[in-house]
Amino acid sequence: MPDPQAPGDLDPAVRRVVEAAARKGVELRVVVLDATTHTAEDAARALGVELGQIVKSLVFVAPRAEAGHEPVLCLVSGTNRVDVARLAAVVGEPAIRRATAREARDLTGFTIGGIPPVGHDHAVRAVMDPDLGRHREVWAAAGTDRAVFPVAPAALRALTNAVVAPIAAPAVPGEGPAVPGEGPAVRAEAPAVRGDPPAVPDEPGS
Ligand code: 5CA
Repeated sequence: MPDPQAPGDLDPAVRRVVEAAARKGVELRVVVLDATTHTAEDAARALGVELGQIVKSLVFVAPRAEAGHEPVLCLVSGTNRVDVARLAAVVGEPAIRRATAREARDLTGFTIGGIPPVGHDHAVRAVMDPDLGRHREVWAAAGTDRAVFPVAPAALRALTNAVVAPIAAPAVPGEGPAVPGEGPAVRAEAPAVRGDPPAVPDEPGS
């Protein structure tokens, strides 16, 4: 496992994450890897941890009459996928949908593959997948597609002020884990994944 980086060496995006956590009393131990951690699979491989320990920080948007869209951040275990209908029920937003890459960047100030759970340009409502609580330590993106940090699930919840609620698609018996690329090809058409945009280029690695 690489050593944490000295704060002065950090990318400005990473520094925003570290400083936001510090303002909440949490000192992040950011690890910057040589290998990409763009997807959850990449991050698990690079770190040598279970896929379920990787926190996917996924941006969804709820339409707002005057203000365009309000972002909702879903913190999801790397093995899980968000069920948009469940998310809609949890947050009381029937029209919620996945953000486009551009919306995600404009709303958070970070680019997909490095979107962190904290340090966004604006306050964001967060919902956390309870499966993250199965692990003593989970790893989240720290602002770029090579920077990650470990955090206890309870600290992640406190940092993000997240509501913990079941937003993941339930496992379908006989279809294996909801891991893109590992299940049968028909998995993408199962009702549980409705709402995932079809045109997401790197969805198999998410
Ligand atoms: N650094 C890793 C692990 S910490 C990471 O950020 N993973 S992630 O899952 O939070 O971010 C990648 C996610 O962005 C994928 O799940 C993928 O579904 C989503 N994504 C990729 N491209 C797009 C796109 N064009 N529009 C919307 N979402 C996208």
